[in-house]
Amino acid sequence: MNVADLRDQLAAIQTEAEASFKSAKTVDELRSARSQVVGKSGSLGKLMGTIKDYAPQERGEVGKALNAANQAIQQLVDQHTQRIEQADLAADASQTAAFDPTLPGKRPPLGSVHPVTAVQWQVEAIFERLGFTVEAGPEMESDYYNFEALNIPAMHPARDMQDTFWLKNGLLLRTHTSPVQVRAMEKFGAPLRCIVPGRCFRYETIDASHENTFHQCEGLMIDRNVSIANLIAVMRLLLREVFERDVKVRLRPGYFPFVEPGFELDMSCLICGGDGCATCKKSGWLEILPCGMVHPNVLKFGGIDPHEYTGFAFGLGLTRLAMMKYGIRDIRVMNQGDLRSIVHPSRLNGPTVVERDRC
Ligand code: FA5
Repeated sequence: MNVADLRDQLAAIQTEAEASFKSAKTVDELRSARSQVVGKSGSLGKLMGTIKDYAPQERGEVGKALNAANQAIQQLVDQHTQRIEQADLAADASQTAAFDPTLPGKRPPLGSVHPVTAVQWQVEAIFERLGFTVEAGPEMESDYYNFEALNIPAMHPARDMQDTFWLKNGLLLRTHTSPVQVRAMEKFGAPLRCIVPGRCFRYETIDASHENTFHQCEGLMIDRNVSIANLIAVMRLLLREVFERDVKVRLRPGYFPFVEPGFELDMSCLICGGDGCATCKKSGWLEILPCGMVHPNVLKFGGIDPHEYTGFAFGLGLTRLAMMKYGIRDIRVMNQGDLRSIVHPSRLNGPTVVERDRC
C-alpha cells in the first residue's frame, strides 16, 4: 500500500473507531472496542507492524502518520471514558433522589444491660412512684461530706468501718452514697424525698460478696413526723416489688453515726435458700439494707431544723441486690465485663430517668 492509500485507510479507521466508541455504554464495552482498533490484531495495530515494508525514505512519513492516528484514537478513548463515567454518576444521583424516607427502616438488634443497671432502673421506678426524685453526687468526694457532715469526725472509730481510697488532691473516692444526703439537704431543704444510686469505692479484700468498686442506692425521706414505721413500710415495699414476692428479712440493731436508731436489714440468701453458701459466708443471710432515722446532727449539717423535721435514710447495697435478683453467686463477675451476666431486655422493667442534675 502506498503512503497516500495508508493515509486514507487511517482516516477510515478513525471514523469507524469513533462510531464504535460512541455506541459503548460501559467502560468495559469501550475497552473491548478500543482493543479491536489498537490491539495487535486490531485494524490500526496490524498497520503498526507494516513500517518495515516501506522504503527507508518513506518510513519517517509512515511512522508519523501511524503515531498521529494512534494518538487520535487515544483521545477518542479518553473522551468517551469521561462520557460514560459522567453518565454513571448521573444515574447514581437519580437513584439517590428516588430514596423513599417513608419506607420502614431496619430494626437494629436490641442490646442488653448490666444487672446492676437493670435493678437500678427498677428501684428508680419504684421510688419515683412514691414521689422520690433521683439525684446524683460526685464520686470524688471531700472528707467533709463523706465523713464530717455525717457525724463521723476525724479519729472517730467508725472511719475504720470504711477503708478509704485517699487521693493525692486531698479528696477521696466516696466510700458510700451517704454524702449525697447532706448535699441534697443543702440543695433542696425540707421536706425532701430522694434516692441516690451510685458507685462507691472501698479499699478492702475482695471475696464472693465484697468488691472494691460496687453500687449502693441511698434513700432519704425528711418531713414532719416521719417515723420508723414509714421506714419499715418503704423497705418492705421496695423488696416486695423488686423480687415480685415477699422475701424473708430480719431487722437487727446496727450502728452508723449518721442515724439514731440504726438498723441492719438482712435478707435470706436466695442463692442457697438460707442454708449457707460462699455468697452469704455460710450464714444464710446477706446484709443488704442498712437504715435508720437521720441523726439530728446530720439534719443540722444539712441546714434542717431537727426540732421541726425528722427523717429516715437507708443505704441499699445495689450490687448485692442485683446478685440476689439475678442469682449471681459471686460479686466478682459484676466488674469483669462477663457477657454471660448481662440481662436480656425481655427481663427488664424499662429505663426511667437517665440524665440528672448533681447535688
Ligand atoms: C453504709 O455504707 C451506710 N452508708 C449505709 C446507711 C445509709 C446506713 C443510710 C444508714 C443510713 P454499709 O457499709 O453497711 O453501710 O454498706 C451498705 C451496703 O452496701 C451493705 O449492706 C452492702 O449491701 C453494700 N456493701 C458494702 N460494702 C460492700 C462491698 N465491699 N461490696 C459490695 N457491696 C458492699
